[in-house]
Amino acid sequence: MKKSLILLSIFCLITALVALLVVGLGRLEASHGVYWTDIVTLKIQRANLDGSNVEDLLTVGLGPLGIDLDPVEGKIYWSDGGITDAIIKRSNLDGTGVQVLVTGVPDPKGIDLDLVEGKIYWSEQGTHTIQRANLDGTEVEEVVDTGDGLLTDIAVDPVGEKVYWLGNGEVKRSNLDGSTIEVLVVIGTGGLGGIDLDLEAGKIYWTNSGALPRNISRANLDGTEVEGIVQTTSTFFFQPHGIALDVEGGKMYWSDGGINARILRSNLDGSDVEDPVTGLTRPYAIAVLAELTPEEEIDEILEFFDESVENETLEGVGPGRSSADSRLNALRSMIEEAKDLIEAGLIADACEQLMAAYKKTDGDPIPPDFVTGDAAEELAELILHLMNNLGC
Ligand SMILES: [Ca+2]
Repeated sequence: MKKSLILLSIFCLITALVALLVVGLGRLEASHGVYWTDIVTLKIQRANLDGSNVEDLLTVGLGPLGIDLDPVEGKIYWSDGGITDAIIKRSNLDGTGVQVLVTGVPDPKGIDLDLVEGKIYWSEQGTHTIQRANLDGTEVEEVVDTGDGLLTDIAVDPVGEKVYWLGNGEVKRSNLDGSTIEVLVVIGTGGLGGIDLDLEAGKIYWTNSGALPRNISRANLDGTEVEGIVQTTSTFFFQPHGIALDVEGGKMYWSDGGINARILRSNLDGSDVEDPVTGLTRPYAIAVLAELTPEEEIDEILEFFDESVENETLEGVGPGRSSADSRLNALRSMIEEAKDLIEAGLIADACEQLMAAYKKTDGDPIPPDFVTGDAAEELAELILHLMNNLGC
């Protein structure tokens, strides 16, 4: 009797500890993961990258078709609705704060964000065009008249100033002013495919859910060196729709809307296929957020700073004890100031502040560092990574 009570107490204690751990981790893992739309259940859902913690974020209108994410502002953008009066919307990454951005969009399909110029791009099957607007939905303008009756997903290359799309069973691109439409790859029969770009390696990835054998393929940005990387001969067991690349993590994610509806992922060359999320209805467009958001990242930096001061791997440098301490505190204040600027959306100012903080811990004597110790170099690297994430 006594023994079972002790066992029960131990069990309760372990349960409480596990719950605490899950809550603690949940704070940082809340936003990064894989996000997708389902065109039958009319939901937007997400899961962690390993497939755990599948959540319903939103229930939407007549079929959410395109989805993309803004990790800087922490937003989901999607196209939602019917043939004549569809809309482009956004919400926070947890599904709260839904805003209507653009109305009266004829049959929208893919959505892609250009966070360099601050634009939403979408394809309209109804008008055969690709359109864009500011992230707040203002200044709607036509980018290209594709002339494609079957126009599906799009992907923007803001650096090369091109837009890529799947139209009438072909992979095509044009300049962002709509000029010079090029047919890059002929797939065959059109399907409800998705497209994404790996701009580091200079590759286009697309899914072919129309012509048999259905597959996922890639090619160079100019359409050369086409290779099928995930193949099947089955007619209906495999229906790849959306595709999203995590280039840094070396993974691609795609939705399979076939009988065994699920989210899959593999390495970028198609090896090591896994299905982290199964038992879905008809997943369609997909987006992946592999990095921490800048807000999460700067919280991590402050946490790292405090831990390093606590365990004495980071300390101030100065002519005397009090001067060293005040420099240590000054550097922390600079990082906190950058956090406030990020939260206020003042990214250019945040970049300037982070660069100033970086120079106080970079090991270069000019200007003099405010900190020293084993953690100083890692602190500098964390600040640089965040600047990269912000697009500084
Ligand atoms: Ca320095």
